[in-house]
Amino acid sequence: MQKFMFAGLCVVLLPLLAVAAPAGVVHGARPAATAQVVLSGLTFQPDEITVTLGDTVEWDNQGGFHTVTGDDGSFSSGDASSEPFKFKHTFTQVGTFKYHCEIHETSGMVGTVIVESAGELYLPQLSKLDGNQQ
Ligand SMILES: [Cu+2]
Repeated sequence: MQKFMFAGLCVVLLPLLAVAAPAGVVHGARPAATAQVVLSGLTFQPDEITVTLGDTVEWDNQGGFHTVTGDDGSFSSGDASSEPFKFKHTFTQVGTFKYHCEIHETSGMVGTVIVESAGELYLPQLSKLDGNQQ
């Protein structure tokens, strides 16, 4: 019952949020996308990608002994594994995010994700929606 009411509340509130937002600030006009990076040999391919704020990057390790680790520690696939794995991270800040494989960084296994704003569109702060900062 509570879940049903919450869902109902969302249905009512989300359009209100869109309407209440100042001009040019519209959430949901552009669906978030997922970009793919494949770990191949000792490289990330592509080793530099540009995404839009709110997009997700999915790294696909098809079997090397690798990690996907943000240089600033903001994301990590965890301990190195030779098992195939997929690791996703959603980028909620604009900027340039360098990352590396902990095992092969010195062999040049590094990559960059450039996160650009969506122009006049932007995502509302997720923290305000999920109540983390109240
Ligand atoms: Cu590696």
